[in-house]
Amino acid sequence: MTSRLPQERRIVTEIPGPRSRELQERRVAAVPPGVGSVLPVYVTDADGGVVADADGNSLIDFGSGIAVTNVGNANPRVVERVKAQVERFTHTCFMVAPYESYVAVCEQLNRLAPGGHEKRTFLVNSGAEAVENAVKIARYATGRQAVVAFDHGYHGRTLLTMTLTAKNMPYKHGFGPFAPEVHRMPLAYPYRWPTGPENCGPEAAAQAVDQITKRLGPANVAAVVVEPIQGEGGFIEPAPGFLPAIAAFCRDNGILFIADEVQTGFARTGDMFACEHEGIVPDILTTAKGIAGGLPLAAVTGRAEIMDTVHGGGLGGTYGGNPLACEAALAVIEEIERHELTERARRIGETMLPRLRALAERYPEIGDVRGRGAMIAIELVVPDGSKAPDPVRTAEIARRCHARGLLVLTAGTYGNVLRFLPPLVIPDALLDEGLDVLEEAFAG
Ligand code: PLZ
Repeated sequence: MTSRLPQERRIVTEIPGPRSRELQERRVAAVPPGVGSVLPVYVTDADGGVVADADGNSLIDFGSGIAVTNVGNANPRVVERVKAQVERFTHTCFMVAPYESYVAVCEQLNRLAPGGHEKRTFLVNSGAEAVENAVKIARYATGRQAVVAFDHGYHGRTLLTMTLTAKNMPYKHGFGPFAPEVHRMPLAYPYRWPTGPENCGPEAAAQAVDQITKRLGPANVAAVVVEPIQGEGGFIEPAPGFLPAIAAFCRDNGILFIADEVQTGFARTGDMFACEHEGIVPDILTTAKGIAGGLPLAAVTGRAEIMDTVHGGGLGGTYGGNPLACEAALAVIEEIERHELTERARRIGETMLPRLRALAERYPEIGDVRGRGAMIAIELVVPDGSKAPDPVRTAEIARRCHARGLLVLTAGTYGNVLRFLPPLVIPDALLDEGLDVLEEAFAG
């Protein structure tokens, strides 16, 4: 893939530099502090695996705007299709007068989503909106109300999706009352499972099944909503067997299995969708982020017989499936397939995991190294055998990475996870250099 910007780390000022600090002052006066930024360097350009800032620095991108720019920032094919579209028409509202690209995106998602059954897709603007609609449809199709979510789960910031989200601070604190009929179950978190990772999958599934059965009654449950690898929750990969057991329980009880692949989707984990790893076929799949290379788009894809139940006019929104975003999505899917980016994501994982495991040998505060493909994380704990989360050390390492020109993100219920989400097109040299920077950050 050709690049417009030099694919290099270049630090010419302190981070953030003077120009970014000036802009930050303006921002503080104009934007409420409730909206955070991981690293207040103000971006002027971004391409492939680098982000360039207002002070002339070039940072290695291990964030992809939270798993969005999988095909690279300002991917040339995305730019080309969006440019051509923006000159033709920018909006009609699909509910007013439709256009082909919307239909084409839905066809592509129906083809790509796991399972050979007939599917339908409709388009919205954000991950939260996709999850919210998935739940609406599941309730409509089943005539049931209860919805099950999991510990450490993240599904968005709207009233319903904030309720589905597990973590209080910063997502829920003070924002109640929450939506009714959302019930939280234990998640198979291998690193922290009391009886050890090998027992985790079956035991966690048995606990969830028992609680759903005893507390809720399966016949009252419309849907289970789960991320096949948790994103904001700290890249927790549910222990093997957990997701298949939950999916089987759902199938046996007429409960719809909603896979929230907003963060894991579009080749990120080494499969087009993370569900494929254990052969899960969700009834409904929610996607966003990586779907359109940065243009706001999200989708709900589901079994035709479920999706088709909702009455005419029951689903929609002004901007859902905006034509610019649809063109971008079509380009993204082309790029993923043409450059075999699922394979590339696997190779990124194969590069990162051994190096991070070696780092964990040297730094006992790295309690766990996990993830798949280009969705990799390390969990930091107090190195005394207690596994006590260490968010302070985590923030310190993140700050040191930032100062050296590596954009990394944190995550986790306890804020003690460093997560790595490089664009799938990141050059090998830059990936290696990013890992060097991380090593240096641990060294001091
Ligand atoms: N489901 C699995 O990861 C978004 C949140 C950033 P939206 N994750 C990033 C923040 O702090 O707001 C996400 C996700 C999963 C749903 C969502 C929500 O997607 O596009 O942010 O609404």
